Amino acid sequence: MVNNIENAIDAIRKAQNILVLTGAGISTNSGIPDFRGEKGLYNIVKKYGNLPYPEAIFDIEYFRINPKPFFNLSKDLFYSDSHPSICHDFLAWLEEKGKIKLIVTQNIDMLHTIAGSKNVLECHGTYTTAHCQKCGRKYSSEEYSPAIMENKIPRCSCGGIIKPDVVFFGENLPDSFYNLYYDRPKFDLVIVMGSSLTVNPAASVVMSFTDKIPSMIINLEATHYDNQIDYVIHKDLDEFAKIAWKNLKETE
Ligand code: CNA
Repeated sequence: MVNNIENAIDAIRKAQNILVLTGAGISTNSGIPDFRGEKGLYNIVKKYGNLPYPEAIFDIEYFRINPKPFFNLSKDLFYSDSHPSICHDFLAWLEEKGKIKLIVTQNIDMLHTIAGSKNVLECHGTYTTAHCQKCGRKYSSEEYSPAIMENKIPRCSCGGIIKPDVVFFGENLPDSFYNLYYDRPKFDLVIVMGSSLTVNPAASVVMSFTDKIPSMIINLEATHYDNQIDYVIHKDLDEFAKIAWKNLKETE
């Protein structure tokens, strides 16, 4: 295992087909709290409703009984005025340079796309679209989000609840995510950024790559997969991005 930042940057310099997995940690510098970090949502989630356990806020069974906490949280987090972090911008630049082939993000904040990344697989879904839970009608964010901003539950003309297309615990990930298995030979480096690697299958699928291709993680805290990863950097992502970006530009 290599902990040296220069060696990690060198691996990025040499790679041509990078797969990146991002988690909530890439967006904390954009003002969106993560789940399990020190100031994570799981410690403050009670303010959104009387939840039986923190994960219930993203649990489909609980949502069917009480959707209000989810919409309260959505208003605060995802319709706030957040901007991409330096690290989001850095990844968009690496893609523009032809190095990053795909970003798989567990995030639902749309910040990779806003930063300009094109090849983004939002494996936990998105707020961009939504569907009525009763009749299945599709809605755009512009159509359903005003209700959220007015502290209301968005409702379809049929009376059903409109649920944003984010993947809850208990729901399936998109097929395109599972197709990654077949894409594995395309990549020559897998980088994890800002994820505790505790949510499956996102973590386990991407980690299954580590015995085939070089791997790297940049995360504030240690994860239980660190001993399986070649380059392990425990550092703030924007700090890492600033150093790596400067270094890579100098040797372009
Ligand atoms: P997580 O379990 O909360 O882990 C985040 C990790 O990031 C922690 O290990 C932190 O140590 C680390 N971290 C936090 N800030 C930084 C930083 N500035 N630099 C480096 N590392 C940092 O989140 P995961 O993404 O692993 O869990 C997956 C869940 C979280 C997914 O289902 C997401 O949808 C969900 N989530 C998404 C968002 C978002 O869209 N921004 C926010 C909160 C939760």
